[in-house]
Amino acid sequence: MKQNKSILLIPVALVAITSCTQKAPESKPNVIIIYSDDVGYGDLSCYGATQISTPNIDKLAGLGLRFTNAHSTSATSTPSRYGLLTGEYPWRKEGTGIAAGDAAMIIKPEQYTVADMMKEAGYTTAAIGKWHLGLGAERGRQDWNGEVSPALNDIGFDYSYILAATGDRVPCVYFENGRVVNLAPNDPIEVNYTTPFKGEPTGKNNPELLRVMYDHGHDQAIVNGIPRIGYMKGGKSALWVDEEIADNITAQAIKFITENKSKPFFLYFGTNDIHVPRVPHPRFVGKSGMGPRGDAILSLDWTVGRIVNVLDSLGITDNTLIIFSSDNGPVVNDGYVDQSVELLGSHQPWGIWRGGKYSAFEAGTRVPMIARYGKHLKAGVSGALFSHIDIFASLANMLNVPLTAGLAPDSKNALPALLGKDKKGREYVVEQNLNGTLSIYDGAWKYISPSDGPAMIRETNTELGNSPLPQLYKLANDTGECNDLFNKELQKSQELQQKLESEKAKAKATK
Ligand code: NG6
Ligand code: CA
Repeated sequence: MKQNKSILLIPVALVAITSCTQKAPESKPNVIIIYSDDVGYGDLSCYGATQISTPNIDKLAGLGLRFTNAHSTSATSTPSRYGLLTGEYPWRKEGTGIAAGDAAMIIKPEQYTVADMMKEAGYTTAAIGKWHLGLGAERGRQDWNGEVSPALNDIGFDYSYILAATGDRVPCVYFENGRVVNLAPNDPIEVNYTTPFKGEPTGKNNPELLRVMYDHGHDQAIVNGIPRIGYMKGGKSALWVDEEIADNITAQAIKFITENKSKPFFLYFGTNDIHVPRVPHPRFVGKSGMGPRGDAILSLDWTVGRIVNVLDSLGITDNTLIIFSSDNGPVVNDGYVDQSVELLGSHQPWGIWRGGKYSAFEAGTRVPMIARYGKHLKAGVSGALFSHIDIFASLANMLNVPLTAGLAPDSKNALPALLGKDKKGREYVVEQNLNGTLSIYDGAWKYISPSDGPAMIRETNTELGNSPLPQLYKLANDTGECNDLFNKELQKSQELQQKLESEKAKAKATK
């Protein structure tokens, strides 16, 4: 009898050991983060937009979880991406503001990234599309004609195919694993962010050469008839074609997915849509009725549809966790004459929130976010308070990778919120605007630190939320952040102020 029992116990024990150490395939889902650019809370039809239709993103939301209270860490690209990929608040680290096109790599090789973590968990990793976190060791000293190093392979990405910075910044070329794609050796690239190249036309001096006119900034190098930020010359055969960026990076993403369909992969996919210059493929031109900004939203929607369709056709959708979101809130006129203001009609890119890209007001960081993960996630809408800073630790938790002290220091496990099991989410989120002004929001109340930054960006018509006085809003019933209650609700003001101060004071190396 005794013997029989122990025989019976053996398989049970084996099963238990196996389930701890060797995961069933679905416990290692593929992970795709689609990080769109400058897409506002109100820009998608699944978030209430009526003037534009985004059927593919809506379908993702319909089969997944649509978050109504998700935040990027910052109201601009570089810091948001830094926070997402390192799990460290960008405001703890110097030099994480909007990066120039010749910036050195902001994430140092010795830093632990979400890609490193995924690799440790056995994943094949890739970054495709917009990067905007610098390349090389020293600003302006990169060897654009050789191998730029350090590059993404030094921070956990097995494969990369990227735009170094933004669509409006030189160099306007793709980099595959640190090397410019299609570069002809007899036509080297030169990049300079201070001095124009003799004999090269610029937007400022040669407006007659432009097919897209600049509104503010963006008057330097001319590439494809579009004026940019920064100067460049050479590399003709390598220059990207703006109309083809979405198609090209989507094709690269599909190639990576297809090649890795039978092993776990992690894809960080940064779209160029809907950042300026908005020059979508001709098949989208005029289709939104809202000009290039609306047409770029349609292009983004197409991209999302393509990615999901490929997953479907490979039969791996249910074993893939897809997270779609945006790096910061919306902007209408961001420096080019593209009729974005004139054709906006009643469309409200910021939804019910105040401000937009760059802003400490809510639309700066309250972004659309959708998670889809087959049967592991119940479709619906979640009001859980969520920050992109937590994606790192949530994935680590899902994959049982321990994050020891100092790794992803600000990232907390929010997997239950990501999968819809925790309806409440974080206790608070910290938001950062263009000027580094920090706010803290607990799901009902929001405190904005005093700041000597400007109140407005006149050119983009953005209220930055900066004020020399501290502000407190009850977002629960004042989504427009109109009624400053700082003096009336001193207790709440102080409570949030203290929480923010203690968050700021946290030593970098503690979790
Ligand atoms: C600003 C640019 C803006 C955009 C932004 C970065 C000007 C006048 N404005 O400096 O067009 O490129 O930087 O946007 O140059 S982000 O979404 O990548 O953060
Ligand atoms: Ca952006």
